[in-house]
Amino acid sequence: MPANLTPQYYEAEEVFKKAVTIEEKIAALEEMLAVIPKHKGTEKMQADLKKRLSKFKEEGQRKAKAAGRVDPFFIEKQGAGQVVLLGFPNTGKSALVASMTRAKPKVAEYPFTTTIPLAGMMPYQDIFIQLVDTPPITAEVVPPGLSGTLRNADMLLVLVDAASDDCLEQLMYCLSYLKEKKIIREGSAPGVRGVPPGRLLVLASRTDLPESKDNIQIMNELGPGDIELFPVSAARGLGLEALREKIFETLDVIRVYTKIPGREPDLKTPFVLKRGSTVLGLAGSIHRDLPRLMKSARIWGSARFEGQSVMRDYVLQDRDIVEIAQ
Ligand SMILES: Nc1nc2c(ncn2[C@@H]2O[C@H](COP(=O)(O)OP(=O)(O)OP(=O)(O)O)[C@@H](O)[C@H]2O)c(=O)[nH]1
Ligand SMILES: [Mg+2]
Repeated sequence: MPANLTPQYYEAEEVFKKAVTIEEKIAALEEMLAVIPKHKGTEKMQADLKKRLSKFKEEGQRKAKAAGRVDPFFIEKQGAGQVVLLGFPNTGKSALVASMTRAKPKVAEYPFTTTIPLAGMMPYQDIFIQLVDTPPITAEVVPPGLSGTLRNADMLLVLVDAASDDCLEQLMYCLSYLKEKKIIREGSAPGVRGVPPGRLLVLASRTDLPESKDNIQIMNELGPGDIELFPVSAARGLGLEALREKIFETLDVIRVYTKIPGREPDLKTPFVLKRGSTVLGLAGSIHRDLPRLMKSARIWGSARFEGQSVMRDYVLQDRDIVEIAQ
């Protein structure tokens, strides 16, 4: 069967041929895998791409280990989701992370203060969401390794300095960088990293400064129409509560509490699952063997009545309490 490869595929293949670093090669292979037409005629090619991808991933880890170094641009995920910041120098990325988490990134009035990513945990009600501060990008320089950090994220926050004359350039450049590097990616294939377009939020920062008002208007008029600007000021704490809420909503996760039959539910430590998860999915994240062993489940919260018995494909909602009997 003919493969009928598309121009996008050949383009991605060209990028792969020119790639120098392992991260670039991985990114290009991911792109090839994402755009390759998915039908019988390409099954072998898809399998081959997956094999090459995992070979490069392993090689990257092995090299880093052999060199005895930890990649500072790889931030291990923790909490209910990983949210990575992106922006030009001095847009207030570090100040925002400092004011929303207990991390202490350096905040200074000179540009390029942050040189490597730094993570902090942001409390949201009864869970924690990871925020990752990053070194800045400009039209001239992007820190090597940053694209990997961004591609791995569950959600991105682009910061533009609303008090700066070049806020519109900042906005346009960041968005085109994310698109060009394929960091933002519509519905991806398994094994391909990338952030879906709906998981991108643009923050207009430093809105306590008077010039921000006109600049926000300019960005709304001249920027891409489909982007909503979310105003914040880390210095004054403006918009931060709404931002926490927005981040939780955008991550599209639910919290589920579990209950052992005959006991009170554990309301302290929820399981965090993707929206749309079922009772079976919850069982799998409690224990590998539980999906096989579970006999019945009852729900308090979203079901018609409290303690209702439900099937294993029952779709859970945020704050449901689930009792699984085995
Ligand atoms: N007025 C005002 N100033 C702010 C705000 N947030 C940050 N700043 C100031 O802006 C400057 C830059 O802040 P940082 O948080 O270091 O900016 P950054 O984006 O991390 O900068 P780089 O690490 O260089 O990329 C500092 O002087 C901060 O005090 C804000 O909400 N309002
Ligand atoms: Mg910084």
